[in-house]
Amino acid sequence: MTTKVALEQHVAAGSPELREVFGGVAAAAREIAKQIRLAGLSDALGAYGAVNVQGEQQQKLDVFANDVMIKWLGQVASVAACVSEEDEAPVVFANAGAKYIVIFDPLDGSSNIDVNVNVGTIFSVQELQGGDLNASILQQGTKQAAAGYVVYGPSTVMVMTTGTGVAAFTLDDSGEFIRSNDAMQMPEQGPYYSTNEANAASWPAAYREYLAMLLRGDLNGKTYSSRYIGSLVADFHRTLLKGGVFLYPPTDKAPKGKLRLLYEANPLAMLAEQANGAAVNGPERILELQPEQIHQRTALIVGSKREVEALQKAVLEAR
Ligand code: FDP
Repeated sequence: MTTKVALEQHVAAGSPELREVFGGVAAAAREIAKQIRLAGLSDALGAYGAVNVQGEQQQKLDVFANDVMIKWLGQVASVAACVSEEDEAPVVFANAGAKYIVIFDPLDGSSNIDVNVNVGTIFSVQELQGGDLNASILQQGTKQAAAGYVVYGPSTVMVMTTGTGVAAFTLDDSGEFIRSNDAMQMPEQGPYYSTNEANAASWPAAYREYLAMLLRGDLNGKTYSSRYIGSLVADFHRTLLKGGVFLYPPTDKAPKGKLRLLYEANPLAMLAEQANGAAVNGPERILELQPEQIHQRTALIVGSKREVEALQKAVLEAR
């Protein structure tokens, strides 16, 4: 029989402070998972009635998940501040000597909340640099101390990295995250592309040509099938396990891309690279982008190396 390894034990091999951070995220995820599981019975579904800093309608569960993340992380001595998709400015805690900032999207996939389809929490952990909060938040993704997400689906699963590979933990009935995969590897190439094809007419031409190439089977003789859930966490999770490519290119409506660099693209790019995959914004590696604003948007192409490298080459050649 294999020995059970809990999330906190797994992280303890790294640093005690990071273990505390993961303990805080796990406590929040447990509470969010429970609320989502019983949402239909507790008046937790539907719109909250306010608009967030992104100009998006907040759902009740967005607000709940945000409050829960801040509540738990504020109790972690090593967390100096949180940055959330739902809040315009960082939330700073009075934790003297704290080393980390946790940057997160508390509940990703808003359009799927009310229809019982997978949603998730995405997080990135940055180290505080000499007490300068703003500069510490706006660090390149290469500097992340850790990253991960929780997908609330048929199982609740946390996928995480502290920079030495990617592991997954499944929430058991007693409320513990138990390791269910200790070395996740993205296949070199996969069977799926994942994108909102309804936007294709407003993508730059290189993206349309790339998609046509996948459909024709011009990339290593393989033709692709399509999968799109519309929750980034869920689409990424499938791409990590099965391989292939997720694309959210620039569109006329979102010329800089729709997804957020700090709390969506950076953590997923770190996970992808740690699992032998890749992530770009088209021409450049996501993890090397220099953030300028907390809520900055980016195009995101993430997945297996072959597909992502082929897209990057197509975009660079089109310039
Ligand atoms: P949503 O707008 O539902 O919150 O982060 C935003 C996000 O979802 C991602 O989860 C998802 O990948 C993407 O946007 C879906 O956008 P489209 O509806 O434009 O396809």
